[in-house]
Amino acid sequence: MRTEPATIPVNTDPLVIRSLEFVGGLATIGGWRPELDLPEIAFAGRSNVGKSSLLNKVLKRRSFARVSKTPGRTREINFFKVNDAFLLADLPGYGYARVSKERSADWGPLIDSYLRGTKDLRGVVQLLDVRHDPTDDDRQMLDFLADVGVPVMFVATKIDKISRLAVDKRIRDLAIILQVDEDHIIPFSAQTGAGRDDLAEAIAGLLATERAA
Ligand SMILES: Nc1nc2c(ncn2[C@@H]2O[C@H](COP(=O)(O)OP(=O)(O)OP(=O)(O)O)[C@@H](O)[C@H]2O)c(=O)[nH]1
Ligand SMILES: [Mg+2]
Repeated sequence: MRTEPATIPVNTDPLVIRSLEFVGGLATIGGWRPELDLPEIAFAGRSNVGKSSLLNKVLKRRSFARVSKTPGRTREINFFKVNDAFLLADLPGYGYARVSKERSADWGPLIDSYLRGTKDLRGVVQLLDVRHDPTDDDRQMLDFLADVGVPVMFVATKIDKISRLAVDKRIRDLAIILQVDEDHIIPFSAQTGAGRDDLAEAIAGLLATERAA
């Protein structure tokens, strides 16, 4: 009798989403936030860079995190609980001029206190539009992150907007500007889903690390 090699179905998704819950938003310093004792990953970037779209793609939901054509839509830190195992935090976008002065002045202290006060923060996924160099606001954000000492993973978003060759070049340029290895920048498109599994793997990797004291 001839035996066929056993075919074991493999799930190649590095981050299978079994359950998902929106647990609330943090709008002011010292305001309510979930106290769940779960590891947490935050998503940061300029307004309109595609944070909410990326989260939906990672979570494989069409419209879980709010996506808007109006930049500056996400004004709170929104927390999502995944698989009852970890939290993802969608940070408000920064650097959008038309958000009132008062609101944009809120941004720095809120993000700063969030980053310093989140004891189970395992990493920050910092988004940059693949087409643009980091702005002054991005640099301020990167300074916060360096100061807090949290691991950072970069994502270059909206790669569907330029050619594959141009993406490669931009990743090389961004790596030099950010002074990181190219493999620390994940090319991503919420439109095509490119990069989703690479990002999911990076998130799983961050979650698997213990936070440095
Ligand atoms: N072509 C393309 N468009 C994208 C991509 N990601 C996001 N967008 C579009 O960019 C706009 C902003 O996306 P959001 O996901 O709301 O951006 P955000 O960073 O959450 O914005 P704020 O909440 O204002 O900080 C929307 O019109 C999205 O459809 C992408 O990968 N490719
Ligand atoms: Mg958003």
